[in-house]
Amino acid sequence: MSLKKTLTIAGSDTSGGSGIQADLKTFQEHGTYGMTALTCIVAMDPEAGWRHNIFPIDSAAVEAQLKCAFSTNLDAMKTGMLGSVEIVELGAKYIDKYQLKNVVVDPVMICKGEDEVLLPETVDAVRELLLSKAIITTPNLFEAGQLSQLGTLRTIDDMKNAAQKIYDLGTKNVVIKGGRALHHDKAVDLFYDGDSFVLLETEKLETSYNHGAGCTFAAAITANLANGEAIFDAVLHAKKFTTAAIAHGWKLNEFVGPVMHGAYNRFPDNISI
Ligand code: PXL
Repeated sequence: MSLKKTLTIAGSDTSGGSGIQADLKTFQEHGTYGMTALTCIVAMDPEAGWRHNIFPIDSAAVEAQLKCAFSTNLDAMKTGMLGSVEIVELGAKYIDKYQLKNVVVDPVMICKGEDEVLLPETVDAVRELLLSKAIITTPNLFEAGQLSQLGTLRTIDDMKNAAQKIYDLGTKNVVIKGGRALHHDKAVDLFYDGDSFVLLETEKLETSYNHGAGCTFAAAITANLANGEAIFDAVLHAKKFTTAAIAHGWKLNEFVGPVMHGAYNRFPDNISI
């Protein structure tokens, strides 16, 4: 058996639901070997309503991690919270140098419960330097509105317009996560490969314990690609994995409820899409 090697370039979520913690747990659940290049540390302050405090990692330290991880002949990687334009540039440089094809770009711009775009200049850098290197990008509704520069998206037609604009930036595929913000009675994700639009629908789960769902979805796609799945199969399988994780989301404390990353393998509910 050959173990497939996966890398995440992302921030640390101390509370364990999203960020590199979600990625590593998800990589492990898919039987891949997970590696990390840490870009920043997010610590939530329980005395300030769980405010997210971000501690950046020096870009020389980020480059040293990339040099190490990329030397191992990676099968797939993802990006999450990147923290600075310099880090986006470093990520792009290493992807180019090693000609890595299985690159999943999760364009993390906000944390759940926070409404300010984190570091707006990195959004431009991701749009201009990273999307063209991605096999797929996985924005939520808000992020898709920012990347496409269409602003607030409300309907499935809005999602289609945004998907086309994001595709035109050079990514080979796009999946926009409709989530709860979408005016629709189902949980709808929209997949686009430049040819046709596919709607992936599941029942809306009435839970607020879904912290980390976005990172988990992108990490599951990454692991599925590393394991040799074709792009659409990787997305569909990741949606099932993430739906199970949300269905078994749980309360960590009074502030946050993370998804259960290991739910799909432990409670194989019959998830239909
Ligand atoms: O869910 C977005 C996210 C991504 N990465 C890190 C985070 C968060 C939100 O808390 O902390 C490191």
